[in-house]
Amino acid sequence: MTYLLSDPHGEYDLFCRLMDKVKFSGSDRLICCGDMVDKGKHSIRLAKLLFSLGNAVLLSGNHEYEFLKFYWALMRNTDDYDAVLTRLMGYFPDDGALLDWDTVDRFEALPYYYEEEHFLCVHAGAPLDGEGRILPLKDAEPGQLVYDRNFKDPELVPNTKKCVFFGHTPTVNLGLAPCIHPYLRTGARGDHISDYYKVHLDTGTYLTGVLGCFRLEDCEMFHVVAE
Ligand SMILES: [Mn+2]
Repeated sequence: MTYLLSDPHGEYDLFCRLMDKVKFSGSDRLICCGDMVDKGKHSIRLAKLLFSLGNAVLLSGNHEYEFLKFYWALMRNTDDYDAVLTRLMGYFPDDGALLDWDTVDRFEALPYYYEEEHFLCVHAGAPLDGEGRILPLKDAEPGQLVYDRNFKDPELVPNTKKCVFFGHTPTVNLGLAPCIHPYLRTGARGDHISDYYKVHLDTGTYLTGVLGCFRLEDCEMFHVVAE
C-alpha cells in the first residue's frame, strides 16, 4: 500500500504512531510531500528516519529549501567545512547535533515534485495556464513548487485528470477540520484516486497535534492525535 502525508515538522513520535496505526511495513510505500523539519523538536531525528527508509519518496518543502539556501550561502563564503557543519547544526536548535554530511547531502538531493499516471505530488503549488492546466513540473522553479499557495484555495479546481496531492497550509487555516481534506469530483464515489481532483494533506501538526495520511489504493484516511 502507498501512504501519502505532508508537513510532519519534526514530530517524530506522532509520525511513528501514525506508521504503527497503518501497520507500515517494508512492502508498503511512503510519500512525504515536504516540511519534515522545523517547528517540532525532532527535525533531524525524523529526517534521518525518513532518509533511512528504502521505500519512501520524499519531497522538499519550503522548510528544507530554506535550510538549503542557508547552506549554499555559507558555502559561497568559506572552504572551512567543519565550521559550515557546525553552523548547520545550529540551524536546528533542538536536535541539530544529530546532523551529519550524509544527511545534508540527502536534503540537497530531495526532488520538488513526484508524478505518476494517476496523481502528482508537490509541497505547495504549481504553475497553471489560463485554463487551470498544470504546466510541466520539470520546468517549474523550485520556489514556486514550495511556496505557491494556489492549490489550497477550495475554489481552485486544477484542469487535470490526475489527482494533485499537496500540503504547506494547515487545513485549519481555511476554517476546515484538522484532518486531511480530499476534494471529490462531481458525482464520483470516492474509492479510487481518479475520483478526486486534489487532496490537501497538511493537518497542521504543529498547531493541532494531528497528523494524517491518505492511502492511495482505497482512499482511506488515518489520523493520530498528540496526547
Ligand atoms: Mn510548507
